[in-house]
Order: sequence, then C-alpha cells, then structure tokens
Amino acid sequence: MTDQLAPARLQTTASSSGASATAQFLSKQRDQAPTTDPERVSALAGELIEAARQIIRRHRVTYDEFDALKAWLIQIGLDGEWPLFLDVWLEQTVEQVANEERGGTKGSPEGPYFVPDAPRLPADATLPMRANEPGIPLLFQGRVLSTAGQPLPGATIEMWQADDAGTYSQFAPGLPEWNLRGTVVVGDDARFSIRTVEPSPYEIPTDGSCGRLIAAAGWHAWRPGHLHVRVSAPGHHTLTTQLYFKGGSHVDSDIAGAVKPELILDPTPVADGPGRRVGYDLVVDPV
Ligand code: MBD
Ligand code: FE
Repeated sequence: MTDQLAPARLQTTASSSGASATAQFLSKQRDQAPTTDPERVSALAGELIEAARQIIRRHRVTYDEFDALKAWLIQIGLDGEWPLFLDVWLEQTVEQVANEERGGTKGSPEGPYFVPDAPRLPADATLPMRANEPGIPLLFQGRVLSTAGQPLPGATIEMWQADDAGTYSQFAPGLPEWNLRGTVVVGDDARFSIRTVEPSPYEIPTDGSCGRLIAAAGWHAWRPGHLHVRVSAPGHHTLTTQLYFKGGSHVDSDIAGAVKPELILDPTPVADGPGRRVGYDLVVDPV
C-alpha cells in the first residue's frame, strides 16, 4: 500500500537527460556560422565516408553488423544522445585543434551539460546548493589573469558541475534548477573565492545507446569528477575547460580522454573545518 503513496523514485534516464541535452544544444548560439564552403564539406564528408569504407573492407563487415550499426545510429537519435556521443568521443580532439596555438590555461571539452545565464554571484560566493548538499566542501580560489600576467577585473567565471551523486541539475530529475551552477563575477583585483562541493565521477547513462555501445565493447562508462569552468574577459578569448582532482577515480582512464596534467587540482585539507581548499589561477589569451 505504502508503495503506491510513495513518490515515484527519481531516476536519471538516458532519454530524459538526452532530450534535455539535445534541446539545450539546439537552443545555443555558436559564435561562428557553420561551414558551408562546398570544397570543405566535400573534403570532410568524403574522407569520413572513405575511412568508413576502409574499416568495412579491413574488418570484412557483414550485413548483420551493418544492420546493427543502422539500428544503433537510429536509436542514438531517438534517445537524444547525439550530444553525449559526440562530446564524449570527439569533442576532446576538436578542442585540441581549436586551442593548439593558445597559451594560458589548457582547454577541455564543454560537454553536453552547460546552460547559459546561471545566476550571477559575487567574487566571494557559494554556488547555489541544497541545504546539507552532500559531498566534501571545496573552497576554490584564484585570479583571472591575461597570459602576460595582468589581472582581469570584469572577468566572469561560469561554473557547472555534477553533485556528489554524479548528476547535473537540469539534466536529472529532482534537483533545483540552478544547483551547483553559477556565474561568478571576479573582484576589482580579479580574485575569486568559490565554495562548492567536490563533484563525483560521472557515469554515462547505462540505459541508452551510448551505454549499450560501452557494454557491448566491454569498456567502462566513467569520467573522473570535474569542475566545468568557462571564463570570459573583455578583449580575451573565452576559455572553456574542466578541472580534475589528483588521485580521483578515473583521472587516468577518462572515457572522454579529456584530462590534461595541467588541469589536475590537488586540494589540501582545510585546517579549521571540514572539506578541502585549492588555489588555481585561470589564464586567458588576448584576442
Ligand atoms: C560530461 O559531464 C562531460 O563533461 C563531457 C565532456 C561528456 C559527457 C559528460
Ligand atoms: Fe561534465
């Protein structure tokens, strides 16, 4: 009897987080118009098709396997998992190419779970969180600097992250809309001091198409715990990156292959209380 009265168990499903990620992607404005130059399209699409043909020949792909691929590709779309699939397996390479020439803090993928216009917060801020938000408290402090070293007042740091259960607000049910998301405006000295909780590792949904591929291939589905940051400063390139945690699970085996040694934080215990603290300056390139 009580079962019927109990609230439905809130679960993150591939199709609910996929639908939100797809809607989020479709609503976002990219800074640049998509490539339409026919020569470029022909080169890229042509080489992709040729690479696939070579794989078919080299591995003597059967009709059964071809049909399995077709069914799987159809299902990724139905699950809304194109953003997840592309961001997990390809975005790290696009990011490498895009930021090859930049100094400053290394980049890392944006991923499927960024939402613009998170609540604006002062330089000394606590990310929006529930009362008794589970997880190890983290104090994240630093400055936003230009590559030549000068502080950049007027910079903003958009932050988003998974919670202690590895779930992102707006992509999992039952969380406050802006939980662990904020837009921090740095101070006149370009400093920030942000209280949050350490993010847990993130597991790719196991009940969708990406999960089925991972299971079928015998891979694991994990990304290490990470803080997402996007730094904007007048006259500078916007930096999109992620910060990881030394010794955290899967730092050396990220399914998205996105960890860089320069992006690994090493927080230390706070003397007078629970939790840990880390200092890390975010450095952006002039345009
Ligand atoms: C994530 O949380 C993420 O950051 C990336 C890059 C891909 C999938 C999920
Ligand atoms: Fe993420």
